[in-house]
Amino acid sequence: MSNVKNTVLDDPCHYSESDYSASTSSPPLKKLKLELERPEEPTKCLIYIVEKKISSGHLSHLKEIAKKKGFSVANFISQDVTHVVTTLPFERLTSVLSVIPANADVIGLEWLTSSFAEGMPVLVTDRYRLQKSMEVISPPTPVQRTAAEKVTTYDPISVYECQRATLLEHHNHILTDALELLERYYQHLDHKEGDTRALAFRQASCTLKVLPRKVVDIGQITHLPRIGKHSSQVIQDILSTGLCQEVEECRRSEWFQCMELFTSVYGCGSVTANKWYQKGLRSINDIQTSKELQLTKTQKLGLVYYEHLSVPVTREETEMITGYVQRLVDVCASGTSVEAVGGYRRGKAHGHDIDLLLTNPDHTITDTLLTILLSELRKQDVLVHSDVTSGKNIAHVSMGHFHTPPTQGKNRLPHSSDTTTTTNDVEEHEERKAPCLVKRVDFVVSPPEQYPFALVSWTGSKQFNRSLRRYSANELNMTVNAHGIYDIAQNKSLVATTEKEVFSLLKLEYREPWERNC
Ligand code: TTP
Ligand code: MG
Repeated sequence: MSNVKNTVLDDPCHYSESDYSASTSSPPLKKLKLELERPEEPTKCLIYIVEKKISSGHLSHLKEIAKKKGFSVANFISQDVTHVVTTLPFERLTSVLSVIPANADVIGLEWLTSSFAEGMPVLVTDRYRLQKSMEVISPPTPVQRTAAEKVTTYDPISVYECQRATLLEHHNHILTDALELLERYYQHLDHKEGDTRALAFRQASCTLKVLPRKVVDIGQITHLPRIGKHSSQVIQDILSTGLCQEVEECRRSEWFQCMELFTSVYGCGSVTANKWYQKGLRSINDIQTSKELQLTKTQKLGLVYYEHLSVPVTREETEMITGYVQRLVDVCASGTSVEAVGGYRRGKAHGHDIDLLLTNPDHTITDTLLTILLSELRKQDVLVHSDVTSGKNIAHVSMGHFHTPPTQGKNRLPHSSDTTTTTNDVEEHEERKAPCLVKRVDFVVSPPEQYPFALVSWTGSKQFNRSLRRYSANELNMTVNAHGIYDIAQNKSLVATTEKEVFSLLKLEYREPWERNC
């Protein structure tokens, strides 16, 4: 890095001035200041650019320039990252990144453009640094009130999330991000008490999501459902001081950061993540290079393809793979419909996987559809790994997609195999991973008469489904799941042909998929 000295104009690969006019038109004095601020020996620098709110074109452009200028850019977040570059406010980062490296500077895009202009990483000053509440650069400020926000209480709301419309965008992200961080913290503890607490934080967060305005005073919400004592304290702390000490301690805790990081590996749950942590492992590289770990086949592949699988799936990628699968079944299982469900159907911009729900009016086809589809995907050479669970109609799959048509030799991915992966198999993947895009896809096949129930269930959210079950049991004495609705008093299953009919059978106002984001 230290030998990269070219200015933008010296560099034949310079980026366009219009893109970065602020940094390229710096007056000489400012430039001199930057020179003085620059450390004598630039420290080792590993940059991670947060994708959210940066277009993919702009992102590739930034990465390309960085490469040409000799900057190291990480493809995934880890504790090795020294500079996290983002256009998001600091508070939003926790919901986007699995971990915020403890010693990293969190900085705006302007730092990157200044560094490009200088040809080397410039010193991180307050000008570039995002306000990082945990470091308390300046005293945290209580939530600001405008005249219109003066303490008004909210109208009562239902205790059941399925009776409310919950949108992705709402007015209380600072509070809900904090509560959902605690939810994840307690989920990682992985015992019954932890689960109960985690659920309580999620329920409180869901209540805040439906409020028509920003909460400015705890008195506004004490009458609302699911705001427990612990959540109330967290909200109160944030409203009065700008941050909650407990949340910040959890956020900073090395254990939590490792749990978030390790559970982002395909096939690794909280129990395994905790084992890795207890063994002293702290980074993905530690796991990848550890000689003593007994990894499952899924975890091995999860590590080989970590750079692919840890990048959230975009809507475009979901649409591309849905279209691809639809074209495939049009040929091998005519009349089959393929619908992208999960977070995609609820309107989320990114997801951790692609959930595809398939059905066919012909029962003889749905009975064998998954086997036919997996075999076809193998023939097409796009399947990296498959894991068929819960009987014969659900499969978790990783698909390899090529930017260019597969050719012979190294560019080809091996066929998936359900036999145990040997070290050689994994090494083979290691060699071949470069030219492809690998994403997790969950295929669910539903018989036609169950389809509307499967559609509701696989659209989610998980919390929406929980509340549907609780509401149906408490208020209607019915059970509901992806296969149907059962009326316990009448001892019979109910029939629906559309999603709207499912809501109607449950005596619920219909909620569009994007209103189910609780
Ligand atoms: P996920 O893919 O885990 O969830 P998601 O699609 O909502 O989130 P992401 O965008 O990150 O992928 O599961 C798909 C749906 O399956 C989910 O929306 C609801 C349902 N589901 C449950 O009902 N319970 C569960 O425990 C899980 C994991 C999913
Ligand atoms: Mg999903």
